[in-house]
Order: sequence, then C-alpha cells, then structure tokens
Amino acid sequence: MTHDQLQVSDEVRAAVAEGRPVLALESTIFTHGLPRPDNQELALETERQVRDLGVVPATIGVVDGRPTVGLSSDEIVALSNDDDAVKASLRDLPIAMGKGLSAGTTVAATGYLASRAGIKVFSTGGLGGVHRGAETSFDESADLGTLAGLPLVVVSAGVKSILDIGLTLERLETLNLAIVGYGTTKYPGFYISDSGFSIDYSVESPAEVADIVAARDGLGIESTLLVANPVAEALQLDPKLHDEVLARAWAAAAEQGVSGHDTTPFLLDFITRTTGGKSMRTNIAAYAGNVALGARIAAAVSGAATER
Ligand code: PSU
Ligand code: MN
Repeated sequence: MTHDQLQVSDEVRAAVAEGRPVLALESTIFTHGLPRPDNQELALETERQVRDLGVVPATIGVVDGRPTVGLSSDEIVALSNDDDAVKASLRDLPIAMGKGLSAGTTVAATGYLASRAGIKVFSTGGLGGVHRGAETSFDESADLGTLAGLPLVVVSAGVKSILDIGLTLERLETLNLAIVGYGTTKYPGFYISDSGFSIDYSVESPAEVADIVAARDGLGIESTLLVANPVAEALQLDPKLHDEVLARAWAAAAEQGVSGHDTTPFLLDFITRTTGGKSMRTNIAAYAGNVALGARIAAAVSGAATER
C-alpha cells in the first residue's frame, strides 16, 4: 500500500511520529452495529472521550474507496448515515478500494490499517469470534486469524455471547493470541460481566499491560494481546433476560436463513430491538469502558503515562 492509498490524518500522523499516545477505533460498530441516530452520537462522543483523556483518537474506515486512519467528524457523520456503506473485513479492503466504495471496517480490517499507520492500541466493543454451529458452518470471524498476525493491544468486553465463547477461547489459544482480564480472570460476555468461562491471567493496571507489550515486542512476537474488560455488573444486561433473548435471536437467524457476514449484524439488531434499548445501554457502557481503558493503555505503552 502506498501512502497515497492509505490516508492518515495529519493529527494522527504527527502523534505517531512523535510517539504520543493514539487509540484506534473501528467503524463497523457505527455503520452496522448500532441503529441510527445512536450510532453517530456514539462515534462522535467516543472521539471526545479519548481527547479528554489526552489521547489522539484514530477512527478508521473507508471513504469512497480510500482507507482512512483518523476520520474527520464530517466523515464519521457521513459514514454513519450511508445506506451504501458496506462492512469490510480485511479481505474486502482492496475490493472496496477498487470499486470506490465506502465501508465500515471490522476489527480485522481496522487492526490491519491501524498497524500500517504505526498505531499500537485499539479499543472495540465486542471482538468477533467463533459462531455457534461453526463445526458445520465454519463461521469463524477473520478477526481472530488477522489479530494473530498483528502486534497490537486490543481492548474489548470479550466476545458477544451470540458467539460460541468456549470455542472462541480454544481458537485464541491455537492462534497464539494472548489474553488477560482487566482486574478479573472471569471472561466477560460483552452484555454480561461474566460469561461463565475463565481465563488464566488478570492484569491490574495499564502499566502492567505496557510491561507485557514490551516483553512481547522484545521477543519479536507479532500477535495481538487481548485485554478483556468486563462491563460493570451494575450496567450488565439482566442475565435471565439475556439468555432468553439470545435463544430467540438464534432461532430467528436460523429460521430466516441468515448466514455469513450478515450474521453478526442480524443478531445484534435482533437483541437491540427485543430488549427495548436495555442492551443498547449496556453496549454503550461497555464500549465507553473499553475506550477509557484503551486510552490509558495507549498512554502507558507510549511512555506518556504517569500512573503506575
Ligand atoms: N461484535 C460486536 N459488535 C460489532 C461487531 C462485533 O459486538 O459491531 C463487528 C466488529 O466490527 C467485528 C465484526 O470485527 O462485527 C465481526 O464480524 P464477523 O463475525 O462477520 O467477522
Ligand atoms: Mn463470519
């Protein structure tokens, strides 16, 4: 990719060059993950939140065929309201470029572009993973394989419980994707603080994450460190409601024959509509928590942090 093809905003380019903290943010969350107009509000508010923490936000997406790191507010608003914007994972990027399409970028595509621009830390809502029934459908998000080859830190509230969490954790192990819980060894299920699955390690501070990253980079290991950051219990979706709605969402997807890259948006939309906005509140809280933590980690990784 030449510099002409990858558009990096002046602000992001300068911050990366000077070693100041930058936090990458994805765009599928607002093009395909949330209904309007909350999607646009969330994306803009997230950028403000990152700036308030003294970190440069780099929202990443594709504008008229141009992969862009550091979308402007106008571009975020346009993408949020573009009916023609596609969902682009890594494999779709060259196609979107060739065809001049606009696109929301998934974690895989965002992580790739962030890395190309020299950014090391990326916050998202929920990571893609292994779908239920993957043993026959083979539906595993490209997020996993892609992050396995990128030297990033990705903060998420786990994978959404629409996925098969046990199988996802197995795949993370196979792919050498390291995972630590932030303040917990209970793996979060995005809408719920504890998915029922455990992970081996927790970390207690951004500085501890920075130490792990320094060790990884020192060894020349180029795979993402995943930081699982649970939503506060007080803000989680009621676990009983969660289980009920989830069962109905899967049934609806099967009944309507939804498959492939439509699966994640379909299930998320079903859950949002069915819980009457309760899941949305959790979604927004979880994302805000990941953004705040990602910003602190970006500061720690860049050496700009004062906290220890
Ligand atoms: N998980 C969520 N919300 C989302 C996504 C995942 O809770 O919006 C998006 C992310 O951009 C993720 C993508 O990278 O869906 C994964 O899609 P797929 O399963 O088709 O790879
Ligand atoms: Mn898929």
